[in-house]
Amino acid sequence: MDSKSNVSKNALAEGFDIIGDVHGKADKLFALLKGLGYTKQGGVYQHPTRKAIFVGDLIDNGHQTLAVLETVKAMVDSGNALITMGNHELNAVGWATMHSVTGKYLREHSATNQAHHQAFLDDLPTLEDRRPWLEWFKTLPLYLDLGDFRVIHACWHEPSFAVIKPYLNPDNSLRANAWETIFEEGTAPFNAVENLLKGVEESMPEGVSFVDHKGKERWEVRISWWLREAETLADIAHIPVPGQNQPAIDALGKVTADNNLLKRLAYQGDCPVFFGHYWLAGTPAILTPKTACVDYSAGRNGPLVAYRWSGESTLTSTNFVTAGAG
Ligand SMILES: [Mn+2]
Repeated sequence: MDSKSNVSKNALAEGFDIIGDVHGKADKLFALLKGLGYTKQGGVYQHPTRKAIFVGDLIDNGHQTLAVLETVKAMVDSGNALITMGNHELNAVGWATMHSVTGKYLREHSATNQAHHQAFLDDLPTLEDRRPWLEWFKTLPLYLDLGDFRVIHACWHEPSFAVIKPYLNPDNSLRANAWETIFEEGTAPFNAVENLLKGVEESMPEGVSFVDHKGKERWEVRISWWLREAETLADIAHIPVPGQNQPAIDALGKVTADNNLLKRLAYQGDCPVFFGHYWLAGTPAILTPKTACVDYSAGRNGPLVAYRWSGESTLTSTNFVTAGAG
């Protein structure tokens, strides 16, 4: 390693590039890092004055799993990047881990679950191939609170932090003995991890449901938690196919979004939050002056996106950088 990279490693980062869900697409990752001015030195992508932060969901979908994992872990291990856990890393551990009492896998080996995980299983065919990466996934923090900004995979949700705190190590990774509990459906820790890594949902008003894109009846609605102002629940609830769900929208419109409801569901902080997970489309834009999603569906045909943060407390859409759509 040359002296320049040694200096850069120890220099205080002047900014952070928060990178969205890579989902096994190494070509898009290389293109984005290059576009951001990162160069490979001593086998590790690095920038003289900046660090990368990955929001999780490195795996599944794309078929360049090993290249993505090797690239990102080398950056993390050398101090050139930070990372938070995505729901796909969490599920990968659950898929491979047997419950100590029941002997069942923590994440059920159903056809649907397997389909979501197939690219990872194909690219790393044996347990020996997967084990080192699964061990690494177990060490990833659920969130990063860096003082001037915050990073989490799906949703910054204080009530869930309160529930999950006893299950976390000081670095916010899950404790070794927490895994069986957080995969136990219906428990408070299970729900907390769902909220943080998949986003908060709210029960529909009594007796009201809606149908999703696949025509499936649903009794819980996804919340646009980054919206802090709302008159009714309809303003912050995301009902798909609104044309078919007007009665559900009307029912949500009758629920007043008082301070208690907003405190329970919506982000109340003044500190910028970055996250991924939501498979957005179109031109990258901030969601509010304090919140930005960096997932623009790189796992499918979208570009890989980064937000280039340099200390601002009010976010701006001109700071997005994209690469490698298609
Ligand atoms: Mn995700």
